[in-house]
Amino acid sequence: LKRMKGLSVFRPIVYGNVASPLGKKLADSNHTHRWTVSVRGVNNEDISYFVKKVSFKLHDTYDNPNRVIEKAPFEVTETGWGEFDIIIKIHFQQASGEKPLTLYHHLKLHPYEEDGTLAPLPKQRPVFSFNYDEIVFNEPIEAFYLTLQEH
Ligand code: SLL
Repeated sequence: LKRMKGLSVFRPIVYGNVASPLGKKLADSNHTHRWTVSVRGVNNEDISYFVKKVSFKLHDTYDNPNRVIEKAPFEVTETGWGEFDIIIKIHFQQASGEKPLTLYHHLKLHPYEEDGTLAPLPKQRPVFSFNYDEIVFNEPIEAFYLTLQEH
């Protein structure tokens, strides 16, 4: 397999979560928030041409904590009460020959006020916690390089 010697190509991604408090009718002590963790392209670009699947390892308090998402959008929506670290593993398309990439995201549910205190639940606003990153493919396999260039 021919590699593109001396070349590296990067693709931007955005990963993280949104969360909203559940209204009184839906909330109970185990489920105070609804949240979605996702891996996306910038401006919602479809990243499927280089990403084959993404697994999200949730806290063990969840049923089937290892969630494997095989197609875009690469995201998991759940309800819960607590914040924890999510292990995100990005698997690249087979033709890339690349190993999976592991990222960590701290699920954020609670909006802290400017004075550092936590607003009471019914007053909480939606929370957004996203990171921008660039995935670098060093000396990619030629066929994969061509796929990257087509997008
Ligand atoms: C904490 N270290 O104590 C964290 C753990 C776990 C949150 C948070 C499960 C809800 C469900 C859930 O929200 N777990 O099982 O549906 O803050």
